Amino acid sequence: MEQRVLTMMDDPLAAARESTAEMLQTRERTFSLPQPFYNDARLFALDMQEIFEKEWLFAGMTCEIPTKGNFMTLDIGDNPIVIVRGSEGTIHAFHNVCRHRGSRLCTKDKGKVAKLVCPYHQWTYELDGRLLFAGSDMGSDFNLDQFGLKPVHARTAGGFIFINLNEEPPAIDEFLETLEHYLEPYQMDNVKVATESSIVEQANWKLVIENNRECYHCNGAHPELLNSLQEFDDTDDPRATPAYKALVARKQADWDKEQVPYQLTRVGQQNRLTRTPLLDGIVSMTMDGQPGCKKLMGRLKSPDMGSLRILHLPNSWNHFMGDHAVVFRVLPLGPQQTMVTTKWLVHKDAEEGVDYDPEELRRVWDATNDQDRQLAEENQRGINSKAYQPGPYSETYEFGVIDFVDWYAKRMLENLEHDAPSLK
Ligand code: 3BY
Ligand code: FES
Ligand code: FE
Repeated sequence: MEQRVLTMMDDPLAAARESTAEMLQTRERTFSLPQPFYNDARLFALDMQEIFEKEWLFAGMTCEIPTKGNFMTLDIGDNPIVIVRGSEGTIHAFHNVCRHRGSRLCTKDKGKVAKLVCPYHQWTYELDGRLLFAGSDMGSDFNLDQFGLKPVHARTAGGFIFINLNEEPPAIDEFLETLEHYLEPYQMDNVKVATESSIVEQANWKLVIENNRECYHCNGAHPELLNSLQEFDDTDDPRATPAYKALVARKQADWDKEQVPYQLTRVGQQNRLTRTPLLDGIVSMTMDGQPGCKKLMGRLKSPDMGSLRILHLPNSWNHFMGDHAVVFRVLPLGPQQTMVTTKWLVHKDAEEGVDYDPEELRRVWDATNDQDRQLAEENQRGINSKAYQPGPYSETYEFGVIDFVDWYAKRMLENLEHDAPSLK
């Protein structure tokens, strides 16, 4: 039977849609959001339906599923997803849900298989999702072709895998081309994950992103990170000093010689790429600011590449340096719970214990992530109070947060109105 389209009458979230649209239409643009956006279960359900099930999401890196049969799994809210490398290197994504009685199909985070076999009654799928075998007698008119895995859109560029759970995803080509261009010097087919972490923060996913979009908190919170990071990343930042601008000009001349892109580029409101210098004399986000991996990435000749910062809303920020890269993925778990996964990438030929020590490599961002977790959790606790009311962002220090909330509010409204035109 065809799935019925929800109307306002039978949508259990109808009232929440209406009040959410109204709060977005009347919000103060440079103020934090009203409380329900950060702690309400219905609003969380709408965030999942209207943002996480409709936007392109960063899922993982192609190097994590290097050969045919390698797979990885992740959950987008209640939706288990499996991403698998098929024949000829193609990357497929599917709902990780068996077409027999709906069991989750792949139960491990990562692995390698010849076929996708359901643990419940062993229905067996090809790596491209076709059902090959349905064990017991399913009757003479049973047609395997009708029970393939449900596909999820997947696109790759510069070693990144993005997925989209919507039937008709928004355009992403321009961003992928831009990403490919910025990552060309890193030869992303030649990287591996040196080490990774997943932490769960007791905070709404938007608080995690808001925290990442400003460095207003860095001075008070991030001693390890500030051994390398500049507090602003844009020469048009109102705080940029003449000394910073001179450093940028000097580094850009070096980067021109290495033929690596550095210009600030935005693709829509949700993607931002820019290479900016670290502190003068510092080449990497390590405790001493020196390379954490002796073998440089890709075709790079100098470790002094600053940081190529890549933002992709709603769920990723990244730092690419000369010797290693750090990629971040944010996945909401509940109204006040978010998983942040961090992966440290190095050249695939770099040898652990010889070229890099994973414990050293991860020190700065392990510390920083934990500090940011505490900040986001305290932010959540205060917001849950009856005393909370939206407060003003600084247009100088927190323009990145304003940009994020603007993007979020716009997409949320557009997507809500698309589903229920009567909300306009
Ligand atoms: O470096 C980052 O990814 C962000 C940007 C500013 C503060 N924060 C740690
Ligand atoms: Fe998968 Fe039965 S639920 S084989
Ligand atoms: Fe921080």
